[in-house]
Amino acid sequence: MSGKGLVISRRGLIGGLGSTSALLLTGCGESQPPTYGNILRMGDNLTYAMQRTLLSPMALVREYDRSEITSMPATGTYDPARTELGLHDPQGGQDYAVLRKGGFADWRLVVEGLVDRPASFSLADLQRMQRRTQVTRHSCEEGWSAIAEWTGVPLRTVLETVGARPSARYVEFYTFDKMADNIDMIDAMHPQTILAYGMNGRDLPIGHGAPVRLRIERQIGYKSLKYVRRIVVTDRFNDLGNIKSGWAWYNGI
Ligand SMILES: Nc1nc2c(c(=O)[nH]1)N[C@H]1C(S)=C(S)[C@@H](COP(=O)(O)O)O[C@H]1N2
Ligand SMILES: [Mo]
Repeated sequence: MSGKGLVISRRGLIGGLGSTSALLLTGCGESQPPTYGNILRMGDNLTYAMQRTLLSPMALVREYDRSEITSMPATGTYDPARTELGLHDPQGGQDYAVLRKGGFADWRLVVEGLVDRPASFSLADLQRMQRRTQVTRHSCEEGWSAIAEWTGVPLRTVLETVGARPSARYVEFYTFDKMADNIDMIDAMHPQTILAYGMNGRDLPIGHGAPVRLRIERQIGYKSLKYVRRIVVTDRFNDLGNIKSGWAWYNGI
């Protein structure tokens, strides 16, 4: 598609959005589509608008049989306590080392922002909540993919527990390494978006994000943040890293 084609398509798409997407894309200033106004980032707007227009908001990705599980490498940060790699947040790495030593008994997931009942949940708290197990394919931007089984609590359940307000538009995730990211409410409420504490029938291994990682199945691998420690519900779009570092904010698969 030529650059010109992109402009026209984008206008056409945004002009023609249905009610759900229109809700997401209306507003002003930073509430515009995430990369509004930056022609170099038009791919984000296109995939976002396309997927939000063409796919049912709650369409499920394919789930596999347990027999189809493959091996999966631990990539990116595979141990937040190993600060020498330079990828890490030194303070987060130290905090992580202490919590890991205690078997994550003192780990808490803080959930705050536009919620009626800010809370912090222990691993046991999350494990007592509604549970979902899904065997899905993880696709990394580097070209590999792997199938694994994930068990966790739907993010939606957590958001309902804390009373996310109707004005909420994005959910932000902060981790023990330097990674942070945000997703919109459609992905946040999607049935396959879970906070996973189990993998292939066992506790989530350190390398794969213990004690809790996000699984967001309708987007590329880097959106599924590992080592989650804090969740913030917000009505603002903040660039928490992907856009400034050149990655697509929305990368649907
Ligand atoms: N906190 C954190 N989350 C992360 C990463 C990371 O480095 N740190 N890497 C991302 C990328 S690029 C991929 S492909 C997957 C890898 O998950 P895995 O290590 O379980 O294979 O985690 C994603 N989530
Ligand atoms: Mo990745």
